[in-house]
Amino acid sequence: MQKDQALIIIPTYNERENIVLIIPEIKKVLPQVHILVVDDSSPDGTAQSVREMASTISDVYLLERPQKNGLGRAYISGFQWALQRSYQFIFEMDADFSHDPKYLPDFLNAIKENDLVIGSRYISGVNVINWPMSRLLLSYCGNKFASILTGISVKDCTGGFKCFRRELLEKLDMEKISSSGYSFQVEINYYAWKMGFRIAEIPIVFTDRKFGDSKMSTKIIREAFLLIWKLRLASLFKRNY
Ligand SMILES: Nc1nc2c(ncn2[C@@H]2O[C@H](COP(=O)(O)OP(=O)(O)OP(=O)(O)O)[C@@H](O)[C@H]2O)c(=O)[nH]1
Ligand SMILES: [Mg+2]
Repeated sequence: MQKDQALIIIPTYNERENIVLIIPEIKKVLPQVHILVVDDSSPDGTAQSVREMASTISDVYLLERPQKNGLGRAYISGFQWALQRSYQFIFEMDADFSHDPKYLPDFLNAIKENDLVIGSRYISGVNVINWPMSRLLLSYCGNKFASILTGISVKDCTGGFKCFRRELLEKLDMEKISSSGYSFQVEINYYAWKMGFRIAEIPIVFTDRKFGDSKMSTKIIREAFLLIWKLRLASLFKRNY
């Protein structure tokens, strides 16, 4: 494996239509990158499609989990898989083309001087395409709320297009991460910031998915809301995070 090898982790649940398109797109932009799909036994056969692609495209891997268990747990399995191997830069990326592969080189450039690079929708105004106003307001206000309460100076705390330096993930106590949905992103940013790692945001334009269904639910929103209060209270009482 190359010294500065990068891995892109893509969690999937019913993303067959998207995954067969996004893997070749990623390889077009970064031919050397390795890709790990973490699939929660999607009923639509996502895993089978990935297996077929892995037999023709180099360095495409599949990690299968027995049941749908949330984005956070899927990423943690992926991080552990990456740390068991010698990857230096580890990406989070959605399967549904909301995260355009064209930005991948920008992340690799920014990670040279940082430990965590976050693709941000809210650096200069709002760069989101095709979201209904209600979803945009939820995301934008959720982000404002998270940054005010936790004190973290990240403009897009809930975004899931990210690149970690290996050392950050090695230091992260994965057992401590409680979130399963989107708040996983807030939680991991918060711990990285508390541990003093260098965090940078780069601008991205986010486009809503064309194929497949959203997994957003009120349960995920409730979990995010509760997590932010939990982090706030923990920092008030100077708990160890
Ligand atoms: N393995 C696994 N992947 C998941 C799970 N929930 C979501 N994902 C994947 O995580 C990525 C991000 O979640 P999305 O489903 O795109 O989020 P969303 O709710 O669809 O939001 P929109 O795409 O904006 O509608 C996608 O690639 C999903 O397939 C899960 O429980 N397990
Ligand atoms: Mg999505």
